[in-house]
Amino acid sequence: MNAEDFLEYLDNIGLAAESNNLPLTNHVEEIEDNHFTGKNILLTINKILRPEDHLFVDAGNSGAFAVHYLKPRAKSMFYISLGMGAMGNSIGAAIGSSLACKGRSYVFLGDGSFMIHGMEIHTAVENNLPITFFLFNDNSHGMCTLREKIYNHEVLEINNFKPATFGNGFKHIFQNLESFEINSLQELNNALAATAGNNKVNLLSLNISRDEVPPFKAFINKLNTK
Ligand SMILES: Cc1ncc(C[n+]2csc(CCOP(=O)(O)OP(=O)(O)O)c2C)c(N)n1
Ligand SMILES: [Mg+2]
Repeated sequence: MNAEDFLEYLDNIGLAAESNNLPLTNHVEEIEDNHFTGKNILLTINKILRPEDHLFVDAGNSGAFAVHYLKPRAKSMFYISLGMGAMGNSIGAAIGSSLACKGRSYVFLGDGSFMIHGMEIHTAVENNLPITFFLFNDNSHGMCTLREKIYNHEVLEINNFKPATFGNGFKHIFQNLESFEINSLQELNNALAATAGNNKVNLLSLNISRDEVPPFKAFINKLNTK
């Protein structure tokens, strides 16, 4: 689908940037503590979302956190691949959409997914696209490690990676991109303030624990029946 067809498609389903008068989502859950958790990260990000922004969610624990806790505004596009669910699909989807639409695109994806298609970020940089990548870096295929832990009661370590620092790395790769290493809610708030309205590609590496259980019903049910 080319950009014009895509815009027409968005218009037809009532999602074009300049159309529709749907009410905004008002309810934003309050953060109860200062812990750097998936939940608190999403609740923090909720505060900056605007109706003209678009949200792209990838596979894994980070995807589960995003689906559960994100509060998109009414006009936002909320994209998640529920077909194949191939890791990394959110990157190309956001880039394509951002070429056609107004507003900022936000991508929510894990480090494993970023490892697969991450260098597509080059296209975003070349086209000066206003995309923010929230890279949930638990140095792991977190969902797979947790699955082993919950169902097999042992972790073989095959899904855990050696540490990577994406924020520092991308600072040196592309000059026209803002990137950050983020280890606390305070650092996240600082980065969101620093990048607000900058019209650039932003990459925020959110360095989280791989032990936090995401809101996956199957995981939670299994843990509760132990
Ligand atoms: C191409 C592809 N291979 C394998 C999978 C199965 N899978 C789903 S989530 C996941 C791990 C994702 O790791 P990451 O992106 O780091 O997210 P995390 O669970 O750590 O938040 C895997 C291997 C998939 N969805 N797509
Ligand atoms: Mg991961």
